[in-house]
Amino acid sequence: MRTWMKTFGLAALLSGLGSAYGQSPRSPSEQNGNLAPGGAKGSQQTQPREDAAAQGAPLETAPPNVPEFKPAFPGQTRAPGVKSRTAIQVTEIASGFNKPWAIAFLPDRRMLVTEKPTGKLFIVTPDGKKSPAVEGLPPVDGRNQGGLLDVEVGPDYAKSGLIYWTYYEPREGGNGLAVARAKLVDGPKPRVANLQVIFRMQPTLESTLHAGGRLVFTPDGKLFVTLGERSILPGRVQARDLKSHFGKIVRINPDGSVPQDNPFVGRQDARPEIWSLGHRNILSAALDSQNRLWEVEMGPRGGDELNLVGKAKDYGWPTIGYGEEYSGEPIHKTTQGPGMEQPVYYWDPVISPSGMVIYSGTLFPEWRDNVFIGGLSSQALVRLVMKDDRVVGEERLLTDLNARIREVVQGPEGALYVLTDASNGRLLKLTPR
Ligand SMILES: [Ca+2]
Repeated sequence: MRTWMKTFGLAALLSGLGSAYGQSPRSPSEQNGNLAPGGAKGSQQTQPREDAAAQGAPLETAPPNVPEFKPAFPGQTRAPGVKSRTAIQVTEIASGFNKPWAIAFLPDRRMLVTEKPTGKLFIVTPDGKKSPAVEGLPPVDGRNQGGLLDVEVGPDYAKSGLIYWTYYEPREGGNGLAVARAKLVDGPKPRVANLQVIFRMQPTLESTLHAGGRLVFTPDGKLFVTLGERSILPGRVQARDLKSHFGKIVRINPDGSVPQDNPFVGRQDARPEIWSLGHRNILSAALDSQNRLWEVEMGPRGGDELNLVGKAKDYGWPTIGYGEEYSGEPIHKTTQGPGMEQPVYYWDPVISPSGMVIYSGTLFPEWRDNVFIGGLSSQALVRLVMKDDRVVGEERLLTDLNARIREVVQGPEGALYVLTDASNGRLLKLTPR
C-alpha cells in the first residue's frame, strides 16, 4: 500500500481523488446533448437507456480518415454520444508497473497483473501491496508490442492452482504467440510450477507486432485465444488462410488439445484449432451475458472493428474493411464481400482498442450489458450501449487522465479495474461516487 494511503486513510483518498481523477460534474448543456429534441431531463431519467441513446449527435466529431467508405447499415459507426448518469470515483490501487497489460482476479480478490516488456507477473492485494515478481515464467520477446500479455485464472483454480498466460515466445528464426499454464505456488516469494506450453501460434515469423494475445475461458471449459496477423505483409496475407494461425481466433481445451467440435477439425487444409478467421489484431475479447464471444480488433487507420464472433465465420481482413494504411494508401477495394462478415461497429478515426469487458455487475445498474473497451491512442475508456446487437450509444470515460487505457476488467464486487499503459502504469478502480 502506498504510504500516503496509510497516512490519509481510505476516506480521504476517496474524497481527494474524486476531484482529481473522477468524472467532472456534467453541465446542463452536456446533459441536454443526450436528449431528443424537445426532451426533458426528467423524462430521460425515467426512460429506458436505449431510448435516451437512440437520438442525438454522434460522439465522434473529428473527420473520418476514409470518407469514401460508407457504413453498411445505419448505426455501424458514429453512434450518438451518451453520458453515464452515475458519477464515477477513480481510486488508485497501485502504480509503478512497467507497461502493465492484464489483470486477473484470484478467488481471494487479489489480482494477477502482467508487465508487458519485462515479462514479470505480480500478485497485488486489494489495497495495493505488490508481491515480488512471480518466479519461473519463461522468457519473453519483449520488443515493441511483444512481451508478457494476458493472464487468466483457470476455471478449476481452486483445485488445480492453474493460471494461464500469453506471451511472445522467442524462437529460432523469429517469435510467435504462446499460451502457457502452470500452478501458482503462493507465498512471500511466489513462483509457478509444472509449466506447460499448451499452444504455439504457427508459423514462426520475425515480427514484433500484431500477435493478438487475449484469453477468454467459456463456461463449458474451453479457451479462446485471439491471434493477430503479425502486421508485416508476409503475415497479413495469411489472415484468411486456414493453414496459418495468423489473424485467427482459436479454441482449445485447457490442456491444449483440440475440441472435436471445432469447425475445421478433420480438414487437411486447415489448422484444427481455428474457430474464426480474417482478423487483423485482436487485443480485446469478452463474453456477454449469453456467453457469446465479442471482440474488438485493432484495424488500420480508420478501421477499428467490433465483431460478434461466430463459429467458422470469416471477418474479411485483409480483403475487406473500412480503413486504409497509415501512409494513406488504400488496402481494400471495398468494404463488403461475399461470405465475409460485417463488423457490428467500426471507428474512423480509430480508438486503438485493448482490453474489454461486458458489464454484468450491480454497482453500476445503468451499465448492465454495456461494452467497455480500453482505448490506447484515444486515451479513454470507451463505453458502448447496445441494443439488439447494435451500438446505440457511445461514451468516452477517464479522458481527464490523459492516459492510454490498456486493460479493463470487472472485479468481484462489480467495480471496474483498469490499467494505464505507461512506464509508470497505474492500476485504478472505478466505483460509484
Ligand atoms: Ca472485418
